[in-house]
Amino acid sequence: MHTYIISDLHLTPQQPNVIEAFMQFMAGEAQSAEQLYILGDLFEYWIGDDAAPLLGAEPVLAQMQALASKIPCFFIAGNRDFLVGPQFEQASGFKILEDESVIDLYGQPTLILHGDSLCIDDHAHQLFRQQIVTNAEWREQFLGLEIPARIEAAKQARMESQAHKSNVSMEIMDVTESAVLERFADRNVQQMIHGHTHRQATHDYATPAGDARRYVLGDWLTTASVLKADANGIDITNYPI
Ligand SMILES: [Mn+2]
Repeated sequence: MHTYIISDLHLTPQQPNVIEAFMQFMAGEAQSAEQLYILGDLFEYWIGDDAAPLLGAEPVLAQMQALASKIPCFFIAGNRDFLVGPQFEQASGFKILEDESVIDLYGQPTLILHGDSLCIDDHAHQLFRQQIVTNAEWREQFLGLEIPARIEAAKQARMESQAHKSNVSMEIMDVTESAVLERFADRNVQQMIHGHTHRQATHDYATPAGDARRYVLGDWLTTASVLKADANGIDITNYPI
């Protein structure tokens, strides 16, 4: 048995080929897994669960539901889709987990997260996280607006302008290594899996508690980055899109 973990698909109607690749993955390969985790930025942007039809997300949610009715599926929100909520959970069948959750991955305690909380040198992004992403008051106020007003407000919050940048040109700062080492220690784990930076890699660390490893998922732009974990270990494979 195995587990799949993916992130950073950035689904948008502007890139139907990526949506199609996700639909095929969910209807095919994913069915062989015992569980699936999506670690954020599944959607290019999300301005509230009630706006899903506007984004053309309903077929995607239905496909997610079809898999979630068979195997446990989990979702950690990214900095693009942090406004997912209870209606998203219900429509997709995915259970939303807190960012930075520790799971047992085949006997190995593993920290799973979107990854942007590790990019502490990106001060502009950390300010965005503090004032918007993790701000319950902002969230309540924003979601209380009518959808057209949300689109307008999103523009002002620079969400939309960020969302409309292409994945290729988008510069994302990398994680700060001291933040990574802190997490290994604070969360008492030797294994971490995240996305966000789109810099697919496996990084090894020597920590006071022993060897540790950080897996970084890639995006779904020209290839689909899929992490497969089983009792023998972890591999990240890229499938053509
Ligand atoms: Mn991200």
